[in-house]
Amino acid sequence: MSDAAVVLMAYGSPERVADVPAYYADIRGGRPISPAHLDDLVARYRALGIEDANPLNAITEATRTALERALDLPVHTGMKHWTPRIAEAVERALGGGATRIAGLVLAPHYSRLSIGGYRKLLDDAVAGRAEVAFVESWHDDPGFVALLADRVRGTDAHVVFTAHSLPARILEEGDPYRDQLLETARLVAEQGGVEDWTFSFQSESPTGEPWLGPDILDHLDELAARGVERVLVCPVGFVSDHLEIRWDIDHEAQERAGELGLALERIEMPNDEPRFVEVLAAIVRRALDRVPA
Ligand code: FEC
Repeated sequence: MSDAAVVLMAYGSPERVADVPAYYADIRGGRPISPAHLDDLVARYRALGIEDANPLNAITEATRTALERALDLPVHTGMKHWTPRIAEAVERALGGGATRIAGLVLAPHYSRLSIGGYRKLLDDAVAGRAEVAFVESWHDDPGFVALLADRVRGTDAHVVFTAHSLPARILEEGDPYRDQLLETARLVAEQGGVEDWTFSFQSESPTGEPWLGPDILDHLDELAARGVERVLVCPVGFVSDHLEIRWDIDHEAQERAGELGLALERIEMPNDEPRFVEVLAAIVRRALDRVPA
């Protein structure tokens, strides 16, 4: 039995198309959903072939088992918007005898709207029953930066770093999200020896308020107008092959690039590759050092 355990958190993804309405309702948190937006979301999952099984959930599970091996500690996955829930992961950790829990989100950049939400779910579930070492952000982790830098080094394309957009009001609240994203992009470009790069947001939701921009689709228009011919997309705000990568980049952005006569490629996502798992393991070890046994 180990005194420490890890709760590895992610956004969550429906296991099958039939789960999409309940999943979307969870994301909306009780706010109304337009039938057209729901139909559109179902169509996107269906287009990716997620009928009865979801490869993203298999990637998260593979990452969990690899991290467990690397750390020799129990690792439990907890999802923000689907099962297994963060609270279930916490109960498993406590049931296994953990008195210290490292909380790590598979998203490197802090925003109150994103990581802040994971933290609240974790803290509420633990409710003082264990010490929590929560990782707020790992956007400038040297291993993570080096991994991405290796993927853009030597390209002759214009590199576009991307991340999930968020409502623009976060900037008035002094949220560090955009600054952390730009810092990752700068560090990766610097280490990868890339001089020709820009940053854009992606995956904005139709919530009726302004979101952070520029959106990648508009940005591709600008790049084409500027005479750019080849683009390499490096999504620094994500780490695996989920809907926002496989639809928003591989389908939507690819389609827009085609219309503009731009050649668009994207880097391979880290997913469960051993080098990335080592990066995660090192982050967890440092977090647990803050709450000694
Ligand atoms: O592959 C999958 O099944 C899941 C892909 C997925 C990831 C993801 C990551 C982030 N989101 C963030 C913020 C928001 C905000 C809203 C929002 C809405 C959606 C919808 C889907 C969705 N997100 Fe997402 N997000 C993923 C999927 N996201 C599906 C709902 C339909 C749609 O808009 O397309 C708006 C909520 C609202 O309506 O009020 C805000 C942020 C991240 C990156 C950090 C993280 O991974 O947690 C930030 C992956």
